[in-house]
Amino acid sequence: MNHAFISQLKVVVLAGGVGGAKLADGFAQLLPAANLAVIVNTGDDFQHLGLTICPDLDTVIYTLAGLANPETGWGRAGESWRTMAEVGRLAGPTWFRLGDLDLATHLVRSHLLAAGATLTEATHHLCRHLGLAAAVLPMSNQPAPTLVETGEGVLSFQTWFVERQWQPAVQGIYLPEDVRATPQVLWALEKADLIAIAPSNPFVSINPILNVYPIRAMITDLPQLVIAVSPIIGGKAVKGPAAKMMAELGMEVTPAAVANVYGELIDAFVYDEQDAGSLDNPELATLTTNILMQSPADRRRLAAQILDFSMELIDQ
Ligand code: FO1
Repeated sequence: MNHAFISQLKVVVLAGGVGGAKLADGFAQLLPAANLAVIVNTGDDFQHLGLTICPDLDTVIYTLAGLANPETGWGRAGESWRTMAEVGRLAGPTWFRLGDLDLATHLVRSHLLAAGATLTEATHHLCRHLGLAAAVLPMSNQPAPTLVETGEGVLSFQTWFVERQWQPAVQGIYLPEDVRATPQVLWALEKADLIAIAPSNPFVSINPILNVYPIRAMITDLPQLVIAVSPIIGGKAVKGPAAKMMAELGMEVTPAAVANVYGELIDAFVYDEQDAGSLDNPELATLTTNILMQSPADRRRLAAQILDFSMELIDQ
């Protein structure tokens, strides 16, 4: 890998939950912090117990800070649950599990927001105090709730994802109309050499980001390279509802179908060697490799392969 050139690349990662956080961490291991920005989905955010909860932002922050709970993919490692247990004793809501350490994040974020800080400022505050230097950017400072249309009616995201364990079949996803990107997001996109669409759920993690004005148009019109990584391996999602949703939305559960969701937006696509040969779109540059990230070394390797792949494509 040509370190000299690589460390000059300005990379923006579009990320949702676990897969996005892991790829962002892979880039964070390789790039100077000033050259990495992670634009994070906030469509899963909601108010709960009087707190503003931002699951995808927290998964990215905790993963980059090495604090993430590796089993659940959300919340903190080494967590305790005394407060949640007491909430239960007091007949408060316990369906959405908030650990004692994780609660501190929600309390401080909610405190800052109540004092007039933007979500971007509150996120920057948390990152700074957790020792993170890379830019973790909410896609918007406005609420942008994702709604899920199911056979049981339209559900808020966390009701569908957690309370109903994403079992109600998905008929559609409703994204808000009038949500605008933050100045920091626009700046990061303007300066980017490479935009990496992480192996996140295309429908409820990536599309909500692209839906924020004018992110989709900027990515379409600006000259930077756009590379997406498949969240589907061997007909299954690595984690979460992506495969089930694709089937319910009438799609094949394949990397090719994911590439098709992104369509003209992407210049290149990275998918797993298990699915090698399953994508025959001459318009699309492709890289097949082992895209499963089961360790920090896997994250770093995949990010390095994407950077090398980008260099080849940029040179053309
Ligand atoms: N997901 C669950 O399935 N059950 C939970 O109790 C739960 C709690 C939770 C607390 C904080 C947080 O940041 C995320 C949490 N999640 C939980 C995951 C969350 O619903 C998802 O991470 C995203 O919304 C989808 O990626």
